[in-house]
Formats: sequence, C-alpha cells, structure tokens
Amino acid sequence: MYTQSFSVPDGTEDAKSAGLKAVPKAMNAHDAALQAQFDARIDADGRIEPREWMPEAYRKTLVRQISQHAHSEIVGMLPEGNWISRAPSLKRKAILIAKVQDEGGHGLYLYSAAETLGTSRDQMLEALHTGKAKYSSIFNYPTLNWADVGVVGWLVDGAAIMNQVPLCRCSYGPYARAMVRVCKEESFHQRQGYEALLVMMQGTAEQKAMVQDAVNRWWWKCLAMFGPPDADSPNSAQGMRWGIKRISNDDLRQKFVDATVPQAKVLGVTLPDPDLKWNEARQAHDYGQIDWDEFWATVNGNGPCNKERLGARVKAWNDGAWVREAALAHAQKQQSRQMKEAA
Ligand code: FAQ
Repeated sequence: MYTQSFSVPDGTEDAKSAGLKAVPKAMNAHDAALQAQFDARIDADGRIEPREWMPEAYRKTLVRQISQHAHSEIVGMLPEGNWISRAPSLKRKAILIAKVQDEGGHGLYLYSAAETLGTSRDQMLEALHTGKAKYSSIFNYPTLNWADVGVVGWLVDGAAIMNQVPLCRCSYGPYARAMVRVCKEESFHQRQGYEALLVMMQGTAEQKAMVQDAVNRWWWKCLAMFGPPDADSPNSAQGMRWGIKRISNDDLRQKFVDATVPQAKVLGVTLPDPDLKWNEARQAHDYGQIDWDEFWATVNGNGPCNKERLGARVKAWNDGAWVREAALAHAQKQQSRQMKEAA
C-alpha cells in the first residue's frame, strides 16, 4: 500500500539555501579540514560511517533521534502485547506475536546503530527509565479492544512507514541500513492491521462500530506522531541540512493524510475530521487543527498511559537483572578458561 521507493524528493536543497552550515562553530585548521570533508560528503549525498570524523552536534543529534526511535519500538511493544493473550483466533495470535517480536527486533537494531556513535545501551536505557529520554507520544494511549490492535497496525504502523522510508536514505550509514529492514517489516505490520479491520468491517454492526470507535480515538494522535509543525520544530532545519531527515514533519503528515483517505473509503470508515476535504488547487487534502497542547502534555509525561508504560519497562529491566548477571558470569568463566588453556 505504501511505496518502498527511495526516490522521494526531499527538502535538503531548502535547508542549504537557508544558509545552514553542517557545523556552525569556529575551529582550528585541522578540524576545519575535517569539517570541509564532512560537508563535501553530505553535499554529495554520501554516507557517514561510524569510525569517520563527524561534528559533535551531528553525533549528538543522531544519538538523540536513534535512541528515541529505539525506545519507541520497545515501548511500542506494550499496547499490542497486551492483546496477545486475548487475540480472537490462533491465526490472529500468531500474527500478533510475530509483529510484537519484530518491534523488539527493531529496537535492538536501533540500539546497536546508536552504540556505533559511542553511547552505551546502559546509558540509553538509563535515560529511558529515568524519564529523561523521549519516546513516541503514540504509545501513551490505551488499546481498549481488539479493533484498536487493527487500527494500530493500519494507522500507527502506516504513519511509522511514511516517516521511516525516507530515513532509509539517512546520511548516517548504520541508521539508514537498519531502516531498510525495519521498513520491510513495518509494511507487513501495516497490511496485517488493515486486513484485520477489513474482516471486522464484514462482520456485525457491533464489530463495525468498534472499528469506527477505534479510528475516532487514534486518528488525531497519529497525525501528531509526525512531530510539531515545521515552524515549531527546533531540530528539523539542521536535521535536513545534515541529510538525517529528508522530508519535513508537515510534508510527511500531508502524505499520510493523502494516502489514508482512500484506504478509509475502501474500509468503510469515516475519518473523524469535519474539515477533511480535497483541495483541488493544492492537489492535497485540507485537514483540521491538531490539539498540540494535548500532544505536548503527553510527550512531557502526562498522557493517559505514560506512567504505566515506563513502569512496565523498568519492571522488565529489573526482572531481567539475573539473566544479565548470569550471562556476564558465564562469559567471564569462558574467558578465564580460554586464558588458562592458552597459558
Ligand atoms: N513523540 O524538532 P522536532 C513506530 C519531540 S516507531 C514524542 O520535530 P525531530 C513503530 C522531538 O523528539 C515511532 N516526542 O524533532 C511501531 C523533539 O524533542 P527533543 C517512532 C516527539 O527529532 C509501530 C521535539 O519534539 N519513530 O511507530 C514526537 O527533528 C507500532 C521537537 O520536535 C521515530 O522515532 C512524538 N511523536 O523530529 C512500534 C522515527 N515528535 O528530542 C510499535 C525517527 C517530536 O529535541 C507498534 N524519528 N517529538 O527533546 C524522527 O523521525 C524524528 O525524531 C521525529 C521528530 C519526526 C519523531
């Protein structure tokens, strides 16, 4: 349903013409030469690899974005994981288990990608567990019934793909490569959600009402998922100049709306926005106002499920302490045995 094409036009030229430099601060001749090399690579749309020189601000931005992304994947396992034991059939249970496991896998690729930038997994998890690190706002809302699981697949994974396909062309090699596999899997996630909803929409009036109710509750949250409007997005211009972000928050949001409207029609649901209509002049849909106050309240820890989600992650970490200790003790034992044998 969504293209996996990597040739989506991006906004890098806009950032260049806005006069943004890859790194803005003064530096000595050696660093200036390295900076010039880095800039030339970025301008040529090349890749930066882990052992290569990069400006500290570029490294920091990547650690921030990739670790937040990793946290989102593992916190994102919770709302759907909650439904594995209550899936309506063996087939749905098997699909859901596979999907939730995939999200865990995405978290692991992403933590690994962030580790290549010189941060440790322990540092990243500490930031998550203490509430210092952000993760996607969308996972702080509850999945109230089975239709929510379908809608999370259709809309949340659909929004995630829209955002992540351009990240396959991110200038940082390990992140871009991780995204290629993640996007393929997200595509399956989106389709399984949509298919589950198509089945429900052939069912009873109650089932159809459940789907519509779930769409009503998730639609606006999915639009907000793309992040604040471009004018209020402090990281966008620099992220685009560096070739980390390729398409702006608002442009991705618009693409998502335009892609979803016909899907909603096929499904037979109404998107809960009286202002949603085709604009012939713009060749795009107009849509209503997103509640940004509610979005920021959720990002800042006051959404309906923030405490529960963080509590679940901290508990999982604490409960797994003995596994980490045992694995470490085993590795140390192996190492000392090998050293004795070699001596
Ligand atoms: N939630 O200046 P910008 C998924 C923060 S994965 C929370 O525009 P930027 C798979 C932002 O961090 C979903 N915070 O920032 C799945 C920044 O704060 P900071 C996650 C948000 O980085 C499906 C501040 O607002 N995807 O769904 C959000 O240029 C189903 C200002 O914003 C990714 O992480 C938000 N929605 O753009 C799993 C993709 N939006 O850090 C399970 C990679 C913004 O300065 C089940 N990330 N903020 O303190 C990105 O593309 C970008 O980081 C954006 C934000 C677009 C999220």
